[in-house]
Amino acid sequence: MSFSKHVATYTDPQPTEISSILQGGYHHPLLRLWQNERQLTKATFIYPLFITDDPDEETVIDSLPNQKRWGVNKVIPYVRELVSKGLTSVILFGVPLKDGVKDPVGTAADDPNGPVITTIKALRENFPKLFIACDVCLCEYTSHGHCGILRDDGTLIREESVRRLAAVAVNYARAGAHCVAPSDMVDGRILAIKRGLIDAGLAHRTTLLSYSAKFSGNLYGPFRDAAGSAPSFGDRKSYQLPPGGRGLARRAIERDLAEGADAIMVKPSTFYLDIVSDAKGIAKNVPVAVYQVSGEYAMLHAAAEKGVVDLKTIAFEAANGCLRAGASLIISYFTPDFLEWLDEPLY
Ligand code: PB1
Repeated sequence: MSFSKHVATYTDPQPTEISSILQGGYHHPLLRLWQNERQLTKATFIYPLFITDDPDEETVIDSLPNQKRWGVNKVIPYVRELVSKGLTSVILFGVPLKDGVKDPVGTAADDPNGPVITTIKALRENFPKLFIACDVCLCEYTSHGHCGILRDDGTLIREESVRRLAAVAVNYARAGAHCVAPSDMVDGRILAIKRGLIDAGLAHRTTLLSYSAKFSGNLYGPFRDAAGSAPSFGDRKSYQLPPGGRGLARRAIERDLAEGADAIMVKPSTFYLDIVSDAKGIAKNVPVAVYQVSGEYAMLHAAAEKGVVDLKTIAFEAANGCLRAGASLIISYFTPDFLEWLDEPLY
């Protein structure tokens, strides 16, 4: 074909090889969906819930759009609505607000009348099919706000921290949690929790989801606002991984698998998809989860409010990025939105 009337003596650019033609593989919306190696489903998403020690609390979290702090009496009707839309799993974060509850060892973390244990029981009673995970950490319950027990010099005492974290995890499992997810990053806590679950006769019915590759950084602010869990001094850089620590992440994932993790997690998500890809390469035989953390979630909302992105489109792009990198589970504050978006026509 000649384009002589536009470009003198221009001839039709014949592809050198048949394989040069790719667009036939994605010219239709369904074809573009078929290009995904993994498809998003409602079961992909785990929804974080903030539970306080006031049973009737329902408080908007200003720094986390569309998220609230819940008391056990108010969270049940909220979860009922989400379960009716297809919610399959939650992860609980206790947020003790009563004065005097916090102490140096995080005693309140596994208070049998505290927010997490009471909510585990209420959710199990109301929603027999709902998968209940519990974050295991001390930072929401310690007076100093760090994720473990400290020496006088402010450094973590590994052995005491690990013993305390294992006790908390076992008590959550004993209360009925299907999964315990230690986010503390203390060395050796996976082995201690696994041994604790075995000794308690609970290992067969409790999934140990390790936050294996969890990086320190600037993306947890809204969560810390919501949970009142910011450290009272210093930071978490001595026990969360440095953002540049790709090798450390690989070693932590290998270690946690060897210590008995049933699933591993990378956190945060979008800025760490290379780590997700490494994680899937290492943890071929277990589920890899990723946590789209509060700062990432709030940034997408802020960008959408500024008109920089379309919220639904960018939320799908971020979630599909996590799947493309190798994750099969996503902890996300967008979960309620996806329960509705995934009911809408695919195109
Ligand atoms: O959404 C988020 O930002 C999650 C924050 C995360 C919860 N697992 C922690 C990060 C932090 O505050 O350092 C809590 C640590 N136990």
